[in-house]
Amino acid sequence: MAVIEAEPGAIRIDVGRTALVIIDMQRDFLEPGGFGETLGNDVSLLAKAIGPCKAVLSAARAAGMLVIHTREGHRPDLSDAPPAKVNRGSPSHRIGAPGPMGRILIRGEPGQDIIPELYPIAGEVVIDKPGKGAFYATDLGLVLQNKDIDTLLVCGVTTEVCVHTTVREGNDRGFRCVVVGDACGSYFPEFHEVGLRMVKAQGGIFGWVSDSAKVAGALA
Ligand code: C5J
Repeated sequence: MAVIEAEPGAIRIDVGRTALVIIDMQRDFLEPGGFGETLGNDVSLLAKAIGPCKAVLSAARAAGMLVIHTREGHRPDLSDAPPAKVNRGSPSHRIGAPGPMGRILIRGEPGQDIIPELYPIAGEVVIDKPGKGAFYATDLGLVLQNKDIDTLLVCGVTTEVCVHTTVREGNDRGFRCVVVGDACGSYFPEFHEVGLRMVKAQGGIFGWVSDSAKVAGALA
C-alpha cells in the first residue's frame, strides 16, 4: 500500500492494483520538426512533461507496477479513421498525409512512435488507439480487468484532449484516476491549468490531481 498526496485529498493505493498510463508521448506531438510543430504549436510546452513522466515511469518500474503506454494512430488504409476526423484541417495536415516524420498519425510511421526518453521496455503494454480516449475501440479495459486494476495514474499529452478523455472514460468505468499534473502538457497553458482544475473540482468529480514528486515519493 502507498499513500499519494493529492487534491482534493490524499489517496491510498494498492500498488499491485494500480497501473501507470502514459498517454500519447509520441514523436509527432513532442519533437521539434514533428507534425505538432508544423501546425504552429510550441512543442516546448509539451516537452516540459518529459522529465516528470520519466520520474513516475522510473518509480513505477522500480515498484513493479503495470505500465501502459498509448499511441494515437490509425491503420495505413485509414479504415479505422472516421471521415469526420480525417477531413478536418488543411489537406496537407490531415491524418495520413505525408508529414515530416512519415505519414501523419499512421501506425508504424516514425512520428507515431513513442519518444526515445520514455520508450516502452519488454513486458509493458502498448495500446494503439484510434480515438482520443484510450478505452475507445481498444483492449485497454480487458487488460485492466485481467490484471485486477482499480486505480490509474495518468500522465502524458495533451492534458485537455487525450489525457482528459481517458480519465473521463476511466472514471465512468469505475477506475480511480490520479492525474500526475506536471507530467501532463498542452500546447495551450490555460487549457492545461483548467483541465487539471476540472478533474479535482467538486470533490474530485473525475479523480485526483497530484505531481511527479509526490507520486514518486509515495512509490519509493
Ligand atoms: C492528444 C491530440 N494526444 N491533442 N491528441 O491529445 O490531438
